[in-house]
Amino acid sequence: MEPATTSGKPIITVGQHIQEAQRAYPTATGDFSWMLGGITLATKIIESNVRNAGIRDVLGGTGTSNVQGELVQKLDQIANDTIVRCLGYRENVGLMVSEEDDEPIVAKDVGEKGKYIVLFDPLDGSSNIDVNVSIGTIFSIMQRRSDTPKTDKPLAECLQPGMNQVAAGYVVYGSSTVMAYTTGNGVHMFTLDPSFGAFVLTRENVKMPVAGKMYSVNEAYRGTFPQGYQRYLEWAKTKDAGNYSLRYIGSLVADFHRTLLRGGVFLYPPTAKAPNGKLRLLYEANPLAFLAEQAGGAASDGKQSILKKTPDSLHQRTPLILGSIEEVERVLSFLD
Ligand code: AHM
Ligand code: MG
Repeated sequence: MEPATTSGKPIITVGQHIQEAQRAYPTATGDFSWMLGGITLATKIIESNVRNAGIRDVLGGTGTSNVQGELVQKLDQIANDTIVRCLGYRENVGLMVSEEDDEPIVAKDVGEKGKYIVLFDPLDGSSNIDVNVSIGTIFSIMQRRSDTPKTDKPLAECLQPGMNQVAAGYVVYGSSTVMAYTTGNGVHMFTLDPSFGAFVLTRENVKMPVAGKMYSVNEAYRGTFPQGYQRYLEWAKTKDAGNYSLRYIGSLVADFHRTLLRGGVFLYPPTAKAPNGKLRLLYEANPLAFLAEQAGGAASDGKQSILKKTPDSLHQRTPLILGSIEEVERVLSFLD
């Protein structure tokens, strides 16, 4: 494809795209695009750190663990601080929830302002940071609720089902840097042009293939998966199934990006080590489930749709089956 900037087609940045979409809503105030502007700024700063990781002293661990007992990498910390600094002062961001922080960060008190909650995994795929494999940032946006008892705030305000998301997206720092977002009106993709620092529209209204012969799972844990998942994985290797391939990067955001474009299914089932699955509902499964459904795909925890789950804790984990609608349904048909 010719570069967007030389093809003669209109050049549309992510900021322009969001503003354009908002024009369809006469009551829109524009504060939403202001907030998304904070996210794009943060991800450009993170991408600059990722691209220069070997040169700047940002590789390796910080020597500390996060609330989930995982070792924090220096780049995890930089990404987290960057997002908080870029969003914290935007008056419409009330609460921020990060994989790296125990509790929600209260940026603004309840009131007219600060009506949005931004939930994020600042740098997904930490184990790939030091070895030059694709990693990413995932975000989800909800509105603060007015119906929670005062004493429970702000935690209760964050524990909303994924179907309440008003926007979600990710940035994958891969062979190029790509942002995908949805506000419930399709999925749109932008590529960062590093020469002038803008995300330029490269794919509008992305549709996930309805099927795809690729499954993505850490098969090393297969012996500890529930029987149904094991039966599916056995079936996928049979003649009947016909030539499935296995692709597993170990960065959810990158595995999802491929699945969105090529089709297939991503699985992270319950395991002996992680009986409720490993991935987090609020800032990993929910935003990707929203994007998947907006692109015609599906997301389930094996029993119900991811977007219908009401969380009971901030860092709740969930099993995840995510991808092309027919492939997700096929996996579910093997489960008890
Ligand atoms: P992270 O957010 O700390 O990087 O952990 C989540 C990652 C996902 O990106 C990926 O799908 C999964 O963990 C890989 O886990 P495993 O190494 O168990 O296969
Ligand atoms: Mg993650």
